[in-house]
Amino acid sequence: MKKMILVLMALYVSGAVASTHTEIVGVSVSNKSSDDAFDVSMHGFSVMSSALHPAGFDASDAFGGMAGSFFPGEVIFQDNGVAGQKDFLVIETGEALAIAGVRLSTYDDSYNPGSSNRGIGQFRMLAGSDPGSLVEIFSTMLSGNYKQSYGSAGVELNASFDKVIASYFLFEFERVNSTGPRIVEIDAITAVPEPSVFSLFGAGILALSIVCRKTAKCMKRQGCRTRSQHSDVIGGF
Ligand SMILES: [Ca+2]
Repeated sequence: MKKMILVLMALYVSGAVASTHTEIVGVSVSNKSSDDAFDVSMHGFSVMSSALHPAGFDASDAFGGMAGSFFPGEVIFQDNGVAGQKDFLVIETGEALAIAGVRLSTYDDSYNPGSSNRGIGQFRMLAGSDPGSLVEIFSTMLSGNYKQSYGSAGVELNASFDKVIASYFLFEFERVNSTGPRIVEIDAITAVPEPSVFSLFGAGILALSIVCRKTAKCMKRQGCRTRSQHSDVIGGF
């Protein structure tokens, strides 16, 4: 019985250990979608951003929107900055979301040979239930000039991590040169619901009933007369 409790505790604790995995692949067409949890159509959804390109972009276009008057469906941050400058998008989702990953779709100007304009050198996400106390969920580097690095000016970055429950998400983009990064879409990968505490209890009770059944059979077969004799027979479990 002690062994069983220790195993269950170990499984519970292992689920709480943070881990992050990111992958970047070149794609010929950047993704747009409206069927994920980071979507402008969600009740209570709002978005804030650092300064955008004045030509007419709308920050909601990074989350399924098509509201911009210039290249609708894309977001471009303001030019005339410096390499290493950090631009951001912050969303409030109305209700707390449980997510286990994000997908960033973007492209730089490397379809023009030699250009790294509109590229991102580092992508970070922070999250929390209060906009004043967000914590970093992951941070990952990208290589400038996507065409050279990933085989395509368009890239898709997939980040997966242990489940995060939050209603504020901040996405930070570090630019590679003076030009503003371009964002096509940020999608949420929704967390798969975990077994509830009651399900775990159910599994525990099932395991116990199996042990008890084995005990009864064993005592019948072995002619065990006491609990201590039974423990010796099945190894003291
Ligand atoms: Ca989307």
